[in-house]
Amino acid sequence: RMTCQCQEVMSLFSGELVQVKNPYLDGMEEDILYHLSLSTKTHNLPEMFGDIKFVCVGGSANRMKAFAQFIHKELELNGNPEEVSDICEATDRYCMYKVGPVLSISHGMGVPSISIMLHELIKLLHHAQCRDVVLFRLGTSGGVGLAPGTVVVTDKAVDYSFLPQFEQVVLGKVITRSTELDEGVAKELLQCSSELQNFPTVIGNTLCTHDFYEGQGRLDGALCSFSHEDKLEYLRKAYEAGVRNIEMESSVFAAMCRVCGLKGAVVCVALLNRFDGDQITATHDVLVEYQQRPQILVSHFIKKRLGYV
Ligand code: R2B
Ligand code: URA
Repeated sequence: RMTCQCQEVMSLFSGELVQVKNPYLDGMEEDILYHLSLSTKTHNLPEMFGDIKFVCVGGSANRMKAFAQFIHKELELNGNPEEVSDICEATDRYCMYKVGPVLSISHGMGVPSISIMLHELIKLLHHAQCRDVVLFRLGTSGGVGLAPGTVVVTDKAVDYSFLPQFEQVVLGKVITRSTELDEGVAKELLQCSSELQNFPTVIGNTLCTHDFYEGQGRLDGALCSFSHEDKLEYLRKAYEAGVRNIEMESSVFAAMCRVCGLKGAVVCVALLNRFDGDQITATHDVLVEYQQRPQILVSHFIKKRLGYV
């Protein structure tokens, strides 16, 4: 018992802190996390969030609520999983649920939306003095040469020219940041997938785009400026560059995790094989089941890390 308490106290003071890379931040009297509807003056962030070890983000508010309820059951915590409450209920931009050491947050669609949330989330983890946090993006994607339902753990997030970089315009100039993710966490996730039944999972590069239609080479948008052959050639080149799926947030997620010393992983299920088409034709029930797969994988990872399995 004594040793156990000692370990708990020790772990509060050891381990990697979340690093913000902004010299102005610590000089601010108050920090308002506007889109999360939280602030350093009105909320005791260390008390509310100091024990967070796993942060899971995903596009849809409903899916992230479902994940919070799922992880509540998986971790066999006290209380009713149905009654998890939205910490950010004062805003309808994002939703946030805390379940033991796990935080579940929605980020909307696309790089600008997730980027705003990540700025405020990383500041939140910094103000709360969280240590040794692992961040996961749980999402959907279009598969490149994969059977629908396959889970892709991202090796590198790549841009339109298949380079592992994220370009951000700052004061009218382009800044380029690396998008390599944590190799150890990716390998651990792949190992977790092999311990689950019927769980097709690969590690591959993820192409991050700024659009779902033309930007992902779809022929079915309101606009289309290229041919079917052009599309297939681009997908073939992507495949040759190691790309196995396409989505819309991984690059800024990877870049920000890296700069701030957070271990990050991207886990997305492929809803279709883009070599076979553009429209998502799977039934509602099949799509619901596919979207549970990243949740099941990350839940298994968390349970292993916490010594449940
Ligand atoms: C995957 O799914 C969304 C588009 O349907 C987008 O947020 C993404 O990255
Ligand atoms: N999300 C995407 O960004 N692309 C797809 O094809 C499917 C889901």
